[in-house]
Formats: sequence, C-alpha cells, structure tokens
Amino acid sequence: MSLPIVYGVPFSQPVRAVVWLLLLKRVPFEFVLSMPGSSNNNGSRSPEFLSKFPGGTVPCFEEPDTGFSLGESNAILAYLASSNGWEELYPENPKERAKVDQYLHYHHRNIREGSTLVAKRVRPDLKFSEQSIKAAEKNFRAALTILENFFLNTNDFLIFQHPTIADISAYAEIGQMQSHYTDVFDVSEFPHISSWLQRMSKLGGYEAAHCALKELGSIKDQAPEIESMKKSTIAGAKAISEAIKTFS
Ligand SMILES: N[C@@H](CCC(=O)N[C@@H](CS)C(=O)NCC(=O)O)C(=O)O
Repeated sequence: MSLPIVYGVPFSQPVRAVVWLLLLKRVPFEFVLSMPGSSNNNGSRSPEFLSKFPGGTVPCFEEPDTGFSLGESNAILAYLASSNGWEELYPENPKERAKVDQYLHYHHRNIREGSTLVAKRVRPDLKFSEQSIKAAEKNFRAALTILENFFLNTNDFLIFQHPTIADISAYAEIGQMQSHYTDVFDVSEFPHISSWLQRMSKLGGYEAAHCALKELGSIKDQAPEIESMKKSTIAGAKAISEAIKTFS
C-alpha cells in the first residue's frame, strides 16, 4: 500500500498544520516539496498539481491508492481526523464538532490574515501595498483579541480543555509570530494566547513540524536571502522525514 502524500513546503502555515497533525498522530506519509505559486513541474500551479487541487495552493493531500486528493488545510485536517476516528481532535458529537468547525471557518480572513505580515517578507513577488498590510495587521489583531477574550478566556485550548484540530490550525498562524521564529508581530501582549502557545509546543511532532521556522529565524527587519529560505526548506523537509522514520 502506498503512503499518503502531502505536497507543500515546510515553511507554509497551512502545510505545517497538516504535517503537524500527521506527526502528532504518528502517521507515516511522504512529503513532496511543491513550490507555492510556481507553474514549474514541482509547483502548485503546474498542470499535474492543478489536476489534484484546482485551487493551486499548498497543502494538497493525496491517497495514491484510491486516487483521492484534497486541498485546503482545514478540510484536510477534518478529513484526516474523521477518517481515522481521532475523536478527541474532532468530536463526533454534532454540537461539539460544530464548535470546532466554527473556529475552522472563522480562521480565514481573521487569524489567517496574520500571514500577510510574513508573506510580505518571504513572497516579494506578491507585492503587497502598505494599505493591505495595515488592513491585515488590524484584522489579525482584532481576531487575536477575540481568541484572547472569548476562545481562550475559560479553556486551556480553543474549544475544550484539550487540543483539537482548531488549535493546530490556529497555531500554524499565531505560533510563527513568536520572537524565536519570524518575530513579525508581538503576541506577548495577549497573556492567554501566550500561555496557550506554550501548552501547544508540548504536543508530539512539534519540533519536526517547526524546524523550518526555527532554521530561518527572525525576518522582522528584512526579507530573508534566497539561500536562507532554501536552507530552511531543506532542514524542515529533512526533520519531517527523520521524524517519520521513527514511526513503526
Ligand atoms: N486556504 C488555504 C490557503 C493555502 C495557501 O494560501 N497556501 C499558500 C502558501 S502558504 C500558497 O500555496 N500560495 C500559492 C500562491 O500564492 O499562488 C489553506 O488553508 O490550505
């Protein structure tokens, strides 16, 4: 039986979420480097990639044996959890599941906006205007305030006292901001979020899933060199495959 495949780069936020879930659950998979936005053979806009996910963004998940493929990180997280019966991460109870889904939908255009602050450094080809960066920062800060005062006000994790796929999705965006990673936004002004980040970093698979971010380090003041991006991608992909080798 062929292993499932995740296409993407380890630096990408939504790729990191999918990779982390698989590492956390110790599911062997193949990680295939696919460059976001590129129409070259190994790119997310190549005809081959588009035949698997017409949206042309990473991550894409594929089960070669069945021909099933899926894009959109939150859909992939939900599929993995429901098809594998990981009830603690994505409950079967409709009301409990709806609370997780509520976050997964809220994520886009809210917490996900934070990535513009990272993309402005690592994706110079996207040419963000000052106005769009300011708007993204404003939306991100407002969404963090909702997490701080609503989602994390009473619980240790976003929905329950234990993590779900909502936490993994959110961490991929918020965790990258920390000073030991990209350092492009100061999350320390949010005490509940800061404690939650600490709790999340104790979950299995964390180190390997975040190796690319650690390798690149701060991009607060300037865009990284192409060479540094390459080094971070290689280190991240290596950490992921080394972690998978330890599963039996
Ligand atoms: N909503 C999508 C977002 C995916 C996404 O934006 N991925 C970026 C990399 S972080 C990408 O592939 N961009 C391709 C492009 O810019 O053309 C998800 O959660 O999977």
